[in-house]
Amino acid sequence: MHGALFPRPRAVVAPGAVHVPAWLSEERQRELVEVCRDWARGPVPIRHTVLPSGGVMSVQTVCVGWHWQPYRYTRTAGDVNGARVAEFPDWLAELGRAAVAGAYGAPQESGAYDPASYAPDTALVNFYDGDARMGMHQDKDERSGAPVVSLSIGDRCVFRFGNTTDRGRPYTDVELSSGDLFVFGGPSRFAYHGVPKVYPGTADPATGMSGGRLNITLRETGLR
Ligand code: MD3
Ligand code: FE
Repeated sequence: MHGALFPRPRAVVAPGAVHVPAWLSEERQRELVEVCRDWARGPVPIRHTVLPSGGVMSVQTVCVGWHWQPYRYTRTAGDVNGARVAEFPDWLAELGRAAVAGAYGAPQESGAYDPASYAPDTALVNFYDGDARMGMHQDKDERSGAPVVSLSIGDRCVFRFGNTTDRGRPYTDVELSSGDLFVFGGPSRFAYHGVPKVYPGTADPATGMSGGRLNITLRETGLR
């Protein structure tokens, strides 16, 4: 049982991997849902990514700033409609810096990373219906070791945070709820991770989502 009376505490799941429950206000979540709806309409519509293996991801994805297709970033979506992806807005980079600061604290506290230097240039927006999953993988198409910021809205899920060696154990399962922030930096940046389960019907309609889960990740591509 959680909520205002029983806030879930901030948790350092591994060095550099920090979970901040209920970081986004309800209003901020509603705004993000609206802007994700816009991005999902175009210029590059949301779609199930097709993998080089021929597999089709159960998650639906739309990209901002740079288009991710396995396993590289481009400005245009050659695997969808060839259009150039939407511009990465300044306010989203600002939100990313606030997120890193919220998770890590000031640079003297975090020991290493200065939130002010965080300059994300791409966002991957993933939509999960009740059956969607994401298998264990590493994010290593970026040429930057800067942290990844993850924002969750809508249905609750199980997020599996693994190790940097392989897809198997040891891993830690964490429940992510609407409004939660997770930052993955330092030694956790290249850890395997996935989403083995979404709990359908657990979203608060106040976020503007009638169902499903939205995850927004902010990254630095290191490209130009
Ligand atoms: C740990 N997304 O888009 S977010 C992805 O919920 C992705 O949609 C999941 O994995 C989702 O690549 C998980 C949490 C996450 C994102 C990126 C990471 C964890 C990460 C990068 C490095 C380490
Ligand atoms: Fe990932």
